Amino acid sequence: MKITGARFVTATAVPGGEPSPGPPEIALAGRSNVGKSALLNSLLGRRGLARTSRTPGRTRQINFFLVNERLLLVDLPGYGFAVGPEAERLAWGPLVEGYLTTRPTLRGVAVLVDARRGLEAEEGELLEFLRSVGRPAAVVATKLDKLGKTEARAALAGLAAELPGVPVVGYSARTVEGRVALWRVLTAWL
Ligand SMILES: Nc1nc2c(ncn2[C@@H]2O[C@H](COP(=O)(O)OP(=O)(O)OP(=O)(O)O)[C@@H](O)[C@H]2O)c(=O)[nH]1
Ligand SMILES: [Mg+2]
Repeated sequence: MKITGARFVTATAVPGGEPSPGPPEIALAGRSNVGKSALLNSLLGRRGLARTSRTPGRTRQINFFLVNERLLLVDLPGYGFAVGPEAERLAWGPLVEGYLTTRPTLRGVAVLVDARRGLEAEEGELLEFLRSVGRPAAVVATKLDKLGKTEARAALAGLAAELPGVPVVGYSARTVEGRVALWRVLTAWL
């Protein structure tokens, strides 16, 4: 997709603080530090639009970005970084699960998975949750540049085998590998 405009619209840390439903939305979900914000910047070709960090837990709000005046890309806070998984789940739950469940304009969710780690319990639970609420999902294997060609191919084949019927795309925000393929999957939801 050719990006002619991309800007931050608003952020919310509380359920109900989302902007009024407008253009169709696509959300980026996944554990903290998996590369959601970096992927959003790289998809849009705008360095620094969404804040990235080495420190997990950088994004604590739901952030809305308007693309080409006709699509909202939504950067979600990551899960799995707090010391107490229980406390983390409680904080993440109402905000993100509420958004994923009720947002009327949400068309699909890209679930990011570190290509080196593959699917863990949380990713499985998130995908099952999305299925249960009827949201289309795709899996994006991030940081592909950290794997060699053979390992990368094996990682992607492994994910595809585990997830029949779910599109799987390999991605690197560093080399921008996967950008065209991922846009193709995302725009098919619009
Ligand atoms: N090598 C490499 N590093 C990446 C890639 N994507 C992200 N990173 C790095 O991984 C770290 C985390 O990236 P973020 O985009 O901030 O991760 P996030 O998922 O938004 O994290 P939270 O906001 O904490 O949920 C940063 O240091 C990024 O530079 C990638 O494709 N390749
Ligand atoms: Mg982030």
